[in-house]
Amino acid sequence: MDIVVFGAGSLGSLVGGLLARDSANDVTLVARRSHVEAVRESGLRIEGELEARVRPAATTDGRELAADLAIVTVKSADTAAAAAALATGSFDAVLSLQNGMGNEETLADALDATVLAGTASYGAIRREPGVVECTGLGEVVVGTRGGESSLADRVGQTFAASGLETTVTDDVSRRLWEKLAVNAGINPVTALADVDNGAVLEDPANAVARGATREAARVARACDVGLSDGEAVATMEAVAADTAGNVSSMRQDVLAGRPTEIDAINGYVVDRAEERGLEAPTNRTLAALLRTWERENDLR
Ligand code: KPL
Repeated sequence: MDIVVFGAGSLGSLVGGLLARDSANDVTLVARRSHVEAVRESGLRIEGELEARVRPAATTDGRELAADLAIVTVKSADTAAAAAALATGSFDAVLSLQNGMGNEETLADALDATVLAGTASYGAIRREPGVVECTGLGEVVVGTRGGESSLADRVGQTFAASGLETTVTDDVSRRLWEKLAVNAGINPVTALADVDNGAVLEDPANAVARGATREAARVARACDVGLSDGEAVATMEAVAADTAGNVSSMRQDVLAGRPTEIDAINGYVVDRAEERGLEAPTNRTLAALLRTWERENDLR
């Protein structure tokens, strides 16, 4: 399969690199200049829980590309810009593997291609240009947003054939809310406390993370998604255990002085709660703290 990974930072480089291990795939990474130069010169090195050295193509210019599949892994704040660039090219399917909600709608509004929704729970950190570390094994979930399941099946088979743990689902809303509930618990707590994911398994961080995850599950149910508090908390704790040594993406953003995805994660939970007359005090507090940090650092 011809595959473009748009926004090859940590997760995008890991997923793109793993797909490039299969000679049946032609992978192009769209990434920042320093990463592109390193990949062009010496290839992409995957270290940690999975190891490989692959030679995907790499470019900084995401316009006018053509492929069977574009995988979007940019931060949710950059989805509209990614959609505008992808709209100048041609793709059969576009798969969002991003944190937060609403990314697929933004992509579908701008693109002719079939947009698939997905989640990825692999832990990844870009150690230096050209090098990505897999810090936790996880799973990719691919699903349709209504119809077109044959494309989702084909994408799922391609991922599985490259050795990625993959599930194809026709209940992707539930999986997206479950991932949101996981991120709502782990990401802000690890970013604010400056700790690895595994630290949310211990109090007092555990109580805060559980509170945020439970609130997200309650809001999911108010949005007609069948996700119980118990299931959401169990999944959050399983992901924290599986990625115990991982630096969450929000903590990576804070450490690098970049804007975080707080609006698309805890902010999204608070907004949907408000619309339905619910309270989400833990998510509200976590969002307020991260937004304060962003303001103090001139990031909003
Ligand atoms: O999705 C993640 C993230 O860091 O954004 C988890 C699953 C928490 C892994 O770190």
